[in-house]
Amino acid sequence: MPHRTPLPGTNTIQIIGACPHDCPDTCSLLTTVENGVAIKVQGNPAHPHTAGSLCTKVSRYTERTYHPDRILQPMKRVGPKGSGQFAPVSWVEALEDIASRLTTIAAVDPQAVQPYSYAGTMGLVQGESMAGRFFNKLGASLLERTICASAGGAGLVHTLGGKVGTRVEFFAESKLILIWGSNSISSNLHFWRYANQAKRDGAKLICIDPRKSETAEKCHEHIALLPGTDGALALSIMQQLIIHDWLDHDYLTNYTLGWDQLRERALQWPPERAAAVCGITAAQIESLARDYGASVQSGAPAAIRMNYGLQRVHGGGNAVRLIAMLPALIGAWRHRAGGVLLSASGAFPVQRAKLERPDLLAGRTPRTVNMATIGNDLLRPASPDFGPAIAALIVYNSNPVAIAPDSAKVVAGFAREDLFTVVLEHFQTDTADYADYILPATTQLEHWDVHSSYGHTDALLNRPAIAPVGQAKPNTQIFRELAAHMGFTDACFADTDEVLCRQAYGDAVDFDELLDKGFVTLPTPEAPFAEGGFPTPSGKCEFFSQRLADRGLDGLPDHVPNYEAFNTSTDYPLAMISPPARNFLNSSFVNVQSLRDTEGEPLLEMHPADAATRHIQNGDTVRVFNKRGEHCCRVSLNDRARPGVVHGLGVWWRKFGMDGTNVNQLTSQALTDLGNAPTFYDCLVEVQAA
Ligand SMILES: Nc1nc2c(c(=O)[nH]1)N[C@H]1C(S)=C(S)[C@@H](COP(=O)(O)OP(=O)(O)OC[C@H]3O[C@@H](n4cnc5c(=O)[nH]c(N)nc54)[C@H](O)[C@@H]3O)O[C@H]1N2
Ligand SMILES: Nc1nc2c(c(=O)[nH]1)N[C@H]1C(S)=C(S)[C@@H](COP(=O)(O)OP(=O)(O)OC[C@H]3O[C@@H](n4cnc5c(=O)[nH]c(N)nc54)[C@H](O)[C@@H]3O)O[C@H]1N2
Ligand SMILES: [Mo]
Repeated sequence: MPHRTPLPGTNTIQIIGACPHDCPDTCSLLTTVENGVAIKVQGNPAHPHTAGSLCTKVSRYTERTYHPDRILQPMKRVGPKGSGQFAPVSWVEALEDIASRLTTIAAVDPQAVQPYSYAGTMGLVQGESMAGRFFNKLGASLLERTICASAGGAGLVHTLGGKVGTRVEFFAESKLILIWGSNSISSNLHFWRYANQAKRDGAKLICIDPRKSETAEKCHEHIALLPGTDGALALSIMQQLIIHDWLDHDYLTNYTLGWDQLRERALQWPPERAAAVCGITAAQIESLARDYGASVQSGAPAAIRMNYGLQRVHGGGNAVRLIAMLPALIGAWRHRAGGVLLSASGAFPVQRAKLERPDLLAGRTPRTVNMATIGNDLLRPASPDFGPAIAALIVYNSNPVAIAPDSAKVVAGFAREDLFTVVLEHFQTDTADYADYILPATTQLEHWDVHSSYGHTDALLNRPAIAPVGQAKPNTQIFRELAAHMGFTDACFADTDEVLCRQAYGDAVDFDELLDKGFVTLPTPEAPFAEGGFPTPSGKCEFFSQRLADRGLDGLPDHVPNYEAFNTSTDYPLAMISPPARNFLNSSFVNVQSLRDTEGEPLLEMHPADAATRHIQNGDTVRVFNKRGEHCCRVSLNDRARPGVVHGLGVWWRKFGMDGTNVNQLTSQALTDLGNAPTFYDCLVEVQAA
């Protein structure tokens, strides 16, 4: 069988899996196992998007799996809360005690139990399947999973109708690619392969990003706008397309809704106005619009690769709406290599209700807590408005103490003596330090799963390559056993992981093909909106959204300035963004020595001119601070930063920081215009030599 290939004359087999990480690429993995030990993880050459290559991080997967610091048995807190002191206990002892604590809390109000999870694994099974069933049966609070993508997601849904777009492979045929708010080389490497192919075939690549990233360096042009000003830029591109009549009138008439209103609004954004907001020149905007509009005359396809980097600001939802509209103005959707891609995840027929079983709520409607405001919510007392104070927190697939905004509040919440916290983890993360119990979870090499992707349209299967390391158990198994200890006897708690894998797509994906090849390409149209057919209520690309208007919001998109806009504070004059460090995946891999060695230490990138006025030298230790807190790190003076903007590359574990903090000490809990998402990159700071 191809998925389990013995290599001739050896004790070695190769198993096909899937990369579990929160990344658009969702690679197909090939793990080589010798005598039961995984010795190598490679990209699967048979999977077209992976094309046999992996990023540096995941090619070090065995180093992470067999890491000497892995949690290999259940651990119970023995020191003061947050001290990180634990002693091993048996599974039975841990599960009995946890079940008894949860039962006591739930007897008063099950909503006092709060799950907290995100995409530590993107697996549909090790994510919210058995866990969802467990919390639904209990009647626990729900979690609004907003930490990453919900502003942009809402922007897409209210414009194109769903998380759908240009197929990634067709970017290879584009003649103009705008890489907008994405450091593709670092965070979407397998898209970069297609963009590079287009570049070799004569395409022009333009990067729109405050930071001169690895990707910006490799593009023909780089437009270093101020954070959170993308909406203004998009409106001004529209203004130029209109006044020069670089428009596809036929497309606008037949396949869009609200063009007259949008036209009026865009005409208010001449390049001079937008340039002042964006901190760039009017000539840059005119040139960008000319390149984009040229596609109308030449017929050469123009495509936009947005990524979530641009929507972590107050106006993130509106900015994504505006950018997602651009292809309709020039009729770029007519080509399979034209249009826009932010997320492809809407293409996947995931059977969430089958996996999570909301019917187990049995008519109860628990409150919903937003993961972006966990700092505030852990500190909220009981009230008629909120309901019970959070009394128990079950964390899996996430490291909130490191990754959630406004760390001072988050840490104060986790440090509450009366909060009972259980963390399912591979490692003793910053979050695990605050646990009452740490339960050892398996890694991707040790369990079954099924995956979707947000960067391509292939479904993937992950087979376990090795037996669980130590006493680790899959998340599913931990929740299965916890359910048994709670006395939950519904038949669905007995479903095995292989059964759950089959349930994830039901009949919509051929499971035998998945078992056989490890991936299945979904049948999606080559040029999805060549002739309209948007999955919106109107069937058109919705410039005007009645659904937003019905919620009392502006049905038409606009530039929404940052809460903490550049030039609005003399105390905190610098805008800080905190995009991913290349060798980490959010806060995962920070503890893998070889990768941490490459990243060095937490760094603040700063423009030499901003440093000069503050008497800061390259390599100095600096205090980065604002009204929420202070974070000390080393400064790197280089031309990656534009004047006025600093970059705190993330997301380090706090305990590796020189003062035990990371950049989220500075970020705020304010939410975006659409989607209730955090605003990590909407953050003013001041910097001093420490
Ligand atoms: N190596 C690596 N890969 C990753 C991740 C990682 O941590 N490391 N994270 C993964 C995750 S969780 C996600 S969500 C995805 C996408 O993750 P994203 O967070 O979108 O990451 P990037 O693609 O690096 O895009 C961020 C880029 O947006 C830029 N940016 C910041 N603010 C603005 C702005 O206001 N406007 C514009 N135009 N640009 C801005 C940043 O400078 C940066 O270069 O990547 C995934 N891939
Ligand atoms: N300042 C700043 N903050 C950010 C961002 C930023 O750009 N700047 N990016 C934001 C974004 S885009 C995102 S998506 C979030 C990400 O935040 P998280 O979703 O919390 O992601 P990670 O930090 O990678 O932590 C995931 C944890 O899950 C664990 N894990 C992995 N697989 C499994 C498993 O199978 N079982 C169990 N039990 N655990 C597992 C890993 O060991 C890891 O500790 O961070 C956000 N925070
Ligand atoms: Mo993310």
